[in-house]
Amino acid sequence: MAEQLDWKPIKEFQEILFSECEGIAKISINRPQVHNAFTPLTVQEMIEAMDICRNRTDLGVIILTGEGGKAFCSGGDQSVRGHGGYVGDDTVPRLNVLDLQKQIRSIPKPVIAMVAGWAIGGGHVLHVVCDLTIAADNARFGQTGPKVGSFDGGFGASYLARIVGQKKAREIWFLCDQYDAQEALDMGLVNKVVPLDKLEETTVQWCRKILQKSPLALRMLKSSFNAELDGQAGIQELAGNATLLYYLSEEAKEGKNAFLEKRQPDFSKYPKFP
Ligand code: S0N
Repeated sequence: MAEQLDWKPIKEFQEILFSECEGIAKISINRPQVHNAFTPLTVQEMIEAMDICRNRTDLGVIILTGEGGKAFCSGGDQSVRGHGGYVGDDTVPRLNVLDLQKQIRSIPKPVIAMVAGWAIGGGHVLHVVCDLTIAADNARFGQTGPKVGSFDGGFGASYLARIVGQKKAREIWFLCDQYDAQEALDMGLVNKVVPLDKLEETTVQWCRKILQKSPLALRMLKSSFNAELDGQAGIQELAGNATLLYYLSEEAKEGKNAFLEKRQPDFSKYPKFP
């Protein structure tokens, strides 16, 4: 029998559900009537939820998913696509999903895409930028950009190519075909495929394994994987983590203490490692 998990709401939103259980946060797009297509508000709410996940020291891993079992996300909601972006109540056109992509990439905690059904267009890019993807056997993946008059030349192209290779990434974008879960597994686009009724259970098992690991080691690894690909921003992230670790050392504290005590710092006792 499937394990019953006690998800507790963290905050009420209009277009997403945001809950937690055992140090795991779950952000779920709640627009199943449009296969979880996102509006500027959906994205704004996901950004706020991610920010809460970043700042809550008791949350160690984040699941990104969609409600309903038929779709993870079908990309930007075409009914609110205007001139220059997607338009919300304030009538301003936005491409704010790009901010969310950067946030998923830089949050120093693993983010797992839990994909049932469609992961299409901008929804496909969202799973691509997650650290790991666990797919249900009903999952279907693909890009639609050139068919519907859009494209994502950022992570959606270059990082996808890093994952599946240049030829395959170009095929995915140029043909706009759809790929089933097994094909996605075969091309390294997802980490695991499970029956739909085991999707959440398996994802939570992976989260539990991750939560048993050293959070600082995970943080360093995530920023190390990113650094190679993300240029100056990637180096900044990795270097920021080096600073965090240095701040934890007695050597760094000696510098601060000496300043506050109005004396010269004495770094002589700290080893000059080979
Ligand atoms: C997913 C598909 C293949 C599923 O087909 P199926 O099972 O036949 O279902 P449908 O009957 O088509 O869908 C059910 C209902 O859901 C609505 N719907 C589905 N997807 C969307 C959508 N994306 N927007 C609005 N509505 C959607 C259907 O209309 C239907 O409603 P009813 O029942 O009322 O008719 C199929 O649905 C499909 O192909 N969907 C469209 C996929 C797509 O093209 N998505 C957009 C792709 N482009 C992007 O995501 C752009 C990303 C982007 O905007 C971007 C890019 C770069 C930089 C920034 C950005 C940015 O957004 O910020």
